Amino acid sequence: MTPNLQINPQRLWDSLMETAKIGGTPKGGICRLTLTDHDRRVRDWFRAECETLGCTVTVDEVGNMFAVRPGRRADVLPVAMGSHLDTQPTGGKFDGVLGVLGGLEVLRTLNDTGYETNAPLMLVNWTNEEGSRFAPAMLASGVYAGVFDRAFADSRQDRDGVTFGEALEAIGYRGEAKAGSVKFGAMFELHIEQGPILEAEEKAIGVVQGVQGMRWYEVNLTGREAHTGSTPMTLRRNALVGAARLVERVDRIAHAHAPSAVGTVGLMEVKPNSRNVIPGHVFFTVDFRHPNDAVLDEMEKAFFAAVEEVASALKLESDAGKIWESPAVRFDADCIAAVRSATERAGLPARDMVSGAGHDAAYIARVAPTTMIFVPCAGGLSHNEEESTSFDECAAGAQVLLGAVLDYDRR
Ligand code: HGY
Ligand code: MN
Ligand code: MN
Ligand code: MN
Repeated sequence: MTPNLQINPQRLWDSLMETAKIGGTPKGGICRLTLTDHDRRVRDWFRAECETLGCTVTVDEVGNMFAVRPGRRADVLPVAMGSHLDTQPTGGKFDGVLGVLGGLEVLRTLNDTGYETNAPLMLVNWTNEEGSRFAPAMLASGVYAGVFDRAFADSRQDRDGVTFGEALEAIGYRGEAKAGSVKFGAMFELHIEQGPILEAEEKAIGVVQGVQGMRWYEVNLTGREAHTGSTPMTLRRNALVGAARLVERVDRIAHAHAPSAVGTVGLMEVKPNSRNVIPGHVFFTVDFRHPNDAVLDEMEKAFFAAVEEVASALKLESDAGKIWESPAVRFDADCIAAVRSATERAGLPARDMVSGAGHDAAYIARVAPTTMIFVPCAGGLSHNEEESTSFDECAAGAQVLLGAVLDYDRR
């Protein structure tokens, strides 16, 4: 019988609020972009807390951090928990952080009680999950899983031309361990849902079955800069008009595959961005997602056709390409069963669901049995400084994480 250990909700909440100050914003969110000094500070905090618990901390060559708490048997692969400590520029206090600090609370609880697990336990902080500063998202868990190689990751540039490799070394987190060399037997990722379903259905836990497919595109439209006052409308080649039409087409393509499809233009750069010059160049990004990869193929085909059509109608040059895709993922049945039994033991209302957002677990599922545990967030709001998850919801998630990891450890 799995022991009935209880996490310390206040201690978890205090750590969430303490780390939220690192990169904290006036509106109560966090701006802690990956591989910045704020990221270094929270990494240092994380390493110190794990070492205080007697864990050994290993860092790999793309900055992933692995803290290990010994178990009875050193010959058994660790059971891992993990998520990310980097945030969006206008991120909230819980996206990613809850998964790492929830795992830390599990380790603290086991140390409080002196409980010895069969397998070692591991807690992971994955580098650059957000993909906001360095695209694509889940970059370092992708290197760990063999989706990308280290050279690709190192070469990724932010909008100021700084590379991932330079930034990683600047904060002192280029570790010795080869990516993928630090092994574990399974991974559980606790995360806020970042959507409205659990709150709307008054469920405390999402028993996550998988992650939907995701694709990112980059588009360059080139027209001609010219005077806004003296250039007749019929002689213009306005790149921003083309971009505006394609923003609307992305929206229309997603609506055409409702209710599951989503499509977003999130980043746009207009040149020369001067109020009395006709925009000659626009760069923008597209994010498409859907649980079914075949539908993503249809959305992609429709989008590329729209780029051709709009560019020719406006006499623009266009260059559109896919820069990243993460196919739809199904999680491991044994891991899901451990989450379900822990949820039932905690007496929490739950529902099965697929993740709309991307997570490191989507890549880790390729190399180890993996699953996720969701808790609600107010209004389903995330990637927003007002993101909020309650004291009790965080506690429930960490309690289920503890129960699931102990169940899995005793299988
Ligand atoms: O894009 C995502 O879904 C993740 O939050 N990086
Ligand atoms: Mn996240
Ligand atoms: Mn996120
Ligand atoms: Mn994510």
